[in-house]
Amino acid sequence: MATLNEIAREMVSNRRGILAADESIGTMSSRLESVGVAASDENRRVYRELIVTTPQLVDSISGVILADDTTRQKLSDGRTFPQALQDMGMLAGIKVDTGAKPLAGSPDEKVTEGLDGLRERVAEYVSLGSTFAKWRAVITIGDGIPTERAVRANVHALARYAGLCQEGGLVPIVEPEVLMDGSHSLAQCQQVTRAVLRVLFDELDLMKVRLDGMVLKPNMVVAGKNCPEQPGVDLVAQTTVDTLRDTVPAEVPGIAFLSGGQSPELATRHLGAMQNCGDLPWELTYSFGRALVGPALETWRGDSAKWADAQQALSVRAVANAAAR
Ligand code: 5MM
Repeated sequence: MATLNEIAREMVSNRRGILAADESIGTMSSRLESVGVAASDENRRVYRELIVTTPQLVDSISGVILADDTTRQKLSDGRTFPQALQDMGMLAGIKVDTGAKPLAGSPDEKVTEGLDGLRERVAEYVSLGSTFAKWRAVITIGDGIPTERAVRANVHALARYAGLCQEGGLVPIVEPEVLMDGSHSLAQCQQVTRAVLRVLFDELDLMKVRLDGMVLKPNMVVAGKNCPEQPGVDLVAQTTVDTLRDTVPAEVPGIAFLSGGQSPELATRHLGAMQNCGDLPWELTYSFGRALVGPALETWRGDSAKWADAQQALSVRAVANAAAR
């Protein structure tokens, strides 16, 4: 049986990335409705089948993060999604958080929940074929926020999640996302991202999380989407790498970025520019959701005649990101 370190290294190996297809039912429903597809269990299943059966996906994708519903659904040929992924040479992941909820005492901030019963859920997901897990914390930059209270609550939950996953045999993807929402500058995003990552790694150490058996999934360091001054690609790449060098221990096998609302092309360009920022102790790769599957969803729009075109749209993004690595 592969060790946590072997699985973590496989997740970030061979220029491949991790596809985030773990939208919660609410998020997936709005994405389907936005392209004119009714939100139903079956339409979510069909859409996810389109994504994972994209020809040659395995060449640029090492694993796919699934949500609980997809993990229990089957492809048209009767295989479960984790089984089909394994047959195609990809790892199956599972999102185990239960969502970001309002933080008591901080009306504009959230804390991610899902620790209750997690030990038992991890055991069940292992039995269903999952090999890695994901938990996303969201940090908002704004007037007087993030508060220390929100940062500490979120990193505490992330570290306890990571420890429980490792204990149960799943590699945790640890995702502290500093959101792009707002008009903050690149420098403010860097300051917050650096502070969050510092406290996160202190907490992971406290909870005895093995750094060589996890993957970090951070935001790139960018300006808020409403900031009038938008930095160029090379500045984003250098600032992101500088921030990670300051905070992420070399034992972590890989860093897989989220796209966070960047356009697919810009996220790929940032990823490519980071590979030219000197020798790095960890693999730098992608774990995009929207920046990988957005064009496929727009192309498909529920039309079975567009199935192959939609898969081609996903393929184009996946190949471009692998090439950028
Ligand atoms: C795919 O979306 C993931 C789950 O979102 P919800 O639980 O809010 O429905 C999300 O965590 C995603 O994995 C990350 O945000 C990365 O996706 P992007 O689109 O930011 O690359």
